[in-house]
Amino acid sequence: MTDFPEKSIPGDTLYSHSGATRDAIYAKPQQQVADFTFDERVADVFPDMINRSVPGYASMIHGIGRLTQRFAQANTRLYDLGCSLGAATLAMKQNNPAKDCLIIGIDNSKAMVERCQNHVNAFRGDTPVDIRLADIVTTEYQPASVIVLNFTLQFIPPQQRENLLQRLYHALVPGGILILSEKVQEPDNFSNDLLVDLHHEFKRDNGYSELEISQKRAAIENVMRLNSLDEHMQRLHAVGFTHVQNWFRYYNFTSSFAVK
Ligand code: GEK
Repeated sequence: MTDFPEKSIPGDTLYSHSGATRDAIYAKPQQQVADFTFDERVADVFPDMINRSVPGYASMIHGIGRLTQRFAQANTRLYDLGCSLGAATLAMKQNNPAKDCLIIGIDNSKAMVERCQNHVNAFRGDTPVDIRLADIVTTEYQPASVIVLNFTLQFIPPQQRENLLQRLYHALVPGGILILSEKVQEPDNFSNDLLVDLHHEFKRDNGYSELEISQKRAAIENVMRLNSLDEHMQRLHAVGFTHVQNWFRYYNFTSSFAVK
């Protein structure tokens, strides 16, 4: 018997999980649930994991492609920070109309980076792509027109977030765009509990068991520190962005843009 649902997630075209290795990392009871890390086991099942866990993921990747199409400028870098297997990198590669750009994907997980370059090479696109193993907090950034943080800032220690965003703001050329997708935690407890509950229901609908949901939650709670959407908006304004706008939300999963 399989608990994998027949239905597919709306908009799930660019980064399809059909045929991807199924995530069963938390399917068996664990005596002690270790902190979540982006290791080989996670990298192997990542497309399935993220599609079944993040409401609206495919739509956000699609939007990243569309925003790249509008905001990429010739002779600049396009960064995908915390690129994992390169879904956003690929959306940029497939939609970048600007000449003489370089797309740089950065991740500090060796398992992800090893798989990402091959994954991205397998798709056509005119813009060269360079995947690097590095920490996005200590990376030196060159002039960029598009910078993507698609569910990565939530893994950066909270006290380092403003400084990182400040440096990204400085790297952006005028008219450049930062795209920030984050899982958020809202200050109103009733609303937040409801959003968390709806998200767990989304995971159940996508075939995760109660055990998988609760063990994953325990694994991730020490490594992923969430802000509210308001805190993100305020921080983006504080580092200097002129136009700050949330453009996507599905339960507690959001994507916003900030234009310099
Ligand atoms: C996607 N953007 O599919 N430096 C570099 N990478 C980091 C750091 C750091 N300091 N901290 C975490 N990462 C992707 C999904 S996943 C989100 C991003 C998730 C990396 C980490 O190794 C992982 O690959 C990624 O950020 C976060 O659109 O799994 O919820």
